[in-house]
Amino acid sequence: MIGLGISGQAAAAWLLSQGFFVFAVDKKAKDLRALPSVISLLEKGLILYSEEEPISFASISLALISPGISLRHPLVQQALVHGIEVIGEVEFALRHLRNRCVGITGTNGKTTTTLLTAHLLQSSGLAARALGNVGFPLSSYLFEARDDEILVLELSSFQLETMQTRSLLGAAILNITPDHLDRYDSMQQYVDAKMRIASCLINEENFFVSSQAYSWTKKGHILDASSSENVQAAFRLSSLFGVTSSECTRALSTFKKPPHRIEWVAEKRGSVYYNDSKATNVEAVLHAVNSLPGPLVILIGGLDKGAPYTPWIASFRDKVKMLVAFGQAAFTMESQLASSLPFCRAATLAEALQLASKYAEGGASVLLSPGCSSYDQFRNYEHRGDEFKRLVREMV
Ligand code: UMA
Repeated sequence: MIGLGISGQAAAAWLLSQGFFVFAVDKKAKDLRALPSVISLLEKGLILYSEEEPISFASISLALISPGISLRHPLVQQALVHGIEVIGEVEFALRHLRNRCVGITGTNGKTTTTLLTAHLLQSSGLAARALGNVGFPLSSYLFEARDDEILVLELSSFQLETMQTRSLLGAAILNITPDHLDRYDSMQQYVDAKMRIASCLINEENFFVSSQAYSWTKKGHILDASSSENVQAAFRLSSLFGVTSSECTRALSTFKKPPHRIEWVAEKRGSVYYNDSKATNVEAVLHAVNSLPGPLVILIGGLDKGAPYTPWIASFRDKVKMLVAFGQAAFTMESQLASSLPFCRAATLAEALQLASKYAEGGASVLLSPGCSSYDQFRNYEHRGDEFKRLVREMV
């Protein structure tokens, strides 16, 4: 097991329950040993190493990698040299499940579409679960698998990289725009990872792609750009299980969008505050800015992922009163944006919010839409969004 985050822990728990010997390697092994969930695995026989410790590959028959582990990771390379099969956590779980599954990928909107698809199926009386990148590792489902349940899988490019089994009854690609360029050498490599979803289809007919992503593929049924591609993808995937369009339309009215996506937080001193912490790439921020009325003061920053921020310049010019950058990416953002847009820097989210509330005086809205991942200062985007909401609510 390489990587012992939630995916690695779920897979380890199941393997241990089946009587396998499980070794895990994680660069944060020391911190992990203090977690109750990891303590419980250690008690069940898990052997945990840090990345620095020497590892013997002699007794290992399968290396299972977490989504956050790149195939270029030195341990993955060593495992391959030793002739050990390397598979990803989702591929591993799929090999042990008999459920009907559909897969959803895309740079943005995949969590919402996954939850919506599960909601449409459930509202029509079918048993369905949303799993995968949505925050519930597929391996955690192995303990409670019910063959009659339809699994709606949110699949990230990281997870798709190591998927190979034809396990999906239907699949959708919502969009592909630059993201994760800190992991991939080129945009094409990122696209190739996303496109692997097509090769996991049982029936290639049931492949839906947005018109924007179609330029990358030329395969599949194009989703009409005139209405929301997320909704259309969810309708098309649900229809594979007999859900009618009138059932979908009815269920749509009871769907609640998940938090951290252009989420209204509060109105303070005449300014409305929005939390869009899930906007972890350049395109997602553009979407938020295009969706909200101006003027806007935007909190941007976090951990830089390698894509340029300059595509913001043209769309922000008339709408953005101030950009307040924080975190590790702030200097890179400054070098790319400060000569074209009103720009200032802060060290932390709390400082950025303080500055933003000043710049918003006179009626601008404040939007946290970072365009970066959160791992420089937060556990994940949810943690960042929750912190933002707490800080806003505490403001007088
Ligand atoms: N680690 C190492 N060495 C490394 C890199 C990481 O040991 O070189 C260790 C870390 O110390 C950590 C573990 O690997 O303990 C982390 O594993 P992971 O990054 O695969 O994270 P998980 O906790 O297993 O969560 C993963 C997904 N995370 C990533 O893809 C980065 C979660 O998606 C997903 O919800 C979860 O599996 C369940 O399927 C999050 C995400 O950010 C939300 N996804 C990206 C996105 O949506 O854009 C792809």
